[in-house]
Amino acid sequence: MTAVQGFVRQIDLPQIHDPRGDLTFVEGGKHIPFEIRRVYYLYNVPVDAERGGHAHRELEQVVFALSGSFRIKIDDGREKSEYWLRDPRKGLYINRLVWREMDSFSQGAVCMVLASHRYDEGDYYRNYDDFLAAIRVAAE
Ligand code: T46
Repeated sequence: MTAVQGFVRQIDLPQIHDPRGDLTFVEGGKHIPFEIRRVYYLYNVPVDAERGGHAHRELEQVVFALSGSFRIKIDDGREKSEYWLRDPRKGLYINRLVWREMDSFSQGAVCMVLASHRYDEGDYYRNYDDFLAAIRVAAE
């Protein structure tokens, strides 16, 4: 994954390398560009599963592959891009109003997400046309 601009960007975390094993940490107010109000993780994901398929009105998130790998397809309503997460030190920041789809999970992959808000189903655009309409309004 390379550094990107705009609606998504790479977040690099520190690594303490040690013969006993590596250690990476996240400090609120330092590494993540929002106050962390929720942490959740995806695991036991079948290799042929597709997750995501939505955008958020307000939510910002940083997504990490703590173990294994997976693909995130990003659509800001104008351009599409895709990123492979496979390094637990490198997260993908995803801003609000960004459509995301996740697939190609490796066996045993663990996806951890740091989120700016607590869970609220009302924050989701789960319909792509509704998302595009919101993008148009935001651009006015
Ligand atoms: C995102 C990707 C990366 C909760 O009750 N609390 C939570 O914090 C979350 C995230 C989900 N849920 C419930 C809502 C659904 O009934 O868990 C169920 C599955 O949620 P969803 O279909 O949204 O899961 P994903 O993996 O498609 O999407 C999730 C996040 O919802 C989303 O914000 O960006 O992971």
